[in-house]
Amino acid sequence: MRLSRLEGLFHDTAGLRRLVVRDDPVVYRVEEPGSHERGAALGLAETTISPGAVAGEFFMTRGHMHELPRDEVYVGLAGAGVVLLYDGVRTAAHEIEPGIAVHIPAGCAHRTVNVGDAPLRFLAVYHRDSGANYEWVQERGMGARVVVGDGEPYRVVPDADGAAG
Ligand code: PAN
Ligand code: ZN
Repeated sequence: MRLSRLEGLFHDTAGLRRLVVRDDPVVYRVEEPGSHERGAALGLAETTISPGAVAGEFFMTRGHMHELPRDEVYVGLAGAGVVLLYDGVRTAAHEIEPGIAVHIPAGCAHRTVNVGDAPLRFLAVYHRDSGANYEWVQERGMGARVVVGDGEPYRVVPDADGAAG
């Protein structure tokens, strides 16, 4: 997923466009090992998010709400990240790192953010019939943004203006 396809999700659209003009970096990739096993109810997806930021807002996934009420589990493999969960009212932030599992309850939109200076890799175990609604997050945002910290590794700040900056 190149940065140009994430326009409207980062707070600073002008800052995003400056980076896109320079080299339109790959923000993240998703690989799905064995996701087409016949009859499997569970799928596996491995996401790798590059280190980086747009005007101080860390690189992140688009984020989505499952179409069906399906939960999901993420397991950290490498790097340091934050998983944002948003039910439309409240936002929760969970740290993810190697060996740490994060449970995503049904009915929570989810987005992962790389807060480190190395690639963040994690495995997702999901119900294959979950579906993904990206418009839900585009319209509402995640209720919070994860930005470069002031003396801390990162800060989670309330997002007053929703998805578009
Ligand atoms: C994950 C995500 C993956 C990429 O496999 O799909 O991290 O994020 P976006 O789909 O929001 O671009 C997952 O949550 N699957 O359900
Ligand atoms: Zn999901």
